[in-house]
Amino acid sequence: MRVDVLTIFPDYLAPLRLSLVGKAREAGILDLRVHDLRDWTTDRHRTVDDTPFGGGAGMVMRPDVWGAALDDVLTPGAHLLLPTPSGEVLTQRTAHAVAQDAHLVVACGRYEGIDARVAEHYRAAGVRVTEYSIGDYVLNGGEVAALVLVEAVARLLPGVVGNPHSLVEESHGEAGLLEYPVYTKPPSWRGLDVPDVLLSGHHARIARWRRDEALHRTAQRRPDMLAALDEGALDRHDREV
Ligand code: 6GU
Repeated sequence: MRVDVLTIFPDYLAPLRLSLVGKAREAGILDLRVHDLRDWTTDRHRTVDDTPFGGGAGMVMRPDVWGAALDDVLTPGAHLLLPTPSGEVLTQRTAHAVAQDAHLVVACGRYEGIDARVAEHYRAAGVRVTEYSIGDYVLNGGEVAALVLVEAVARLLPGVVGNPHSLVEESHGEAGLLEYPVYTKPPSWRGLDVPDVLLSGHHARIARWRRDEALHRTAQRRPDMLAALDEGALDRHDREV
């Protein structure tokens, strides 16, 4: 997969050299390129923003600069992603869908955002454009949301996560439940013991215990997820939990 990130703060994306995403790049699974938007400015001050028409606080990013940059970076079939607090919320489902694309272009806005004609123009030109948010809070710009998207998507690419099984049971995975609590050695720590069932070697009982814990957790922390479960997603034993 190829990913281009456009930003006025390329250094913000430096963490993408580390850990799993860094390894995916070294392995050639992910071709990630970070660009400085100011490389597409033409004035002496390398201006990327201006005051909003209609008045109001803050600055808006100019469509001409973004247009020059995106015309250069977009390829036929590329998916243009625009991080914005007014976008659709990024979910694991979105991440799986986006992981199927061959080329992503992430355009990070700052200030009050990017002139709305940029999204409009590329949509009209037939480019797939997705405006996404990473949650209901306000960040200073799209860079952190770009980091979140790239990490969420990169780990779904074949060969990035060592054990593909670890993608199956985790929170927001197929079961539609949060993940159960996990434990390792030592079996007793500061007076807290690992639940006996996990030391029992009884695989069916362990699976049942984990499912019950996942259900309890989800009911407590994310009742919205429990309510959204398909009829038939709960088994006979679940209904007693
Ligand atoms: Cl994608 N951008 C900004 N600036 N703030 C956000 C966000 C994105 N998602 C949540 N808050």
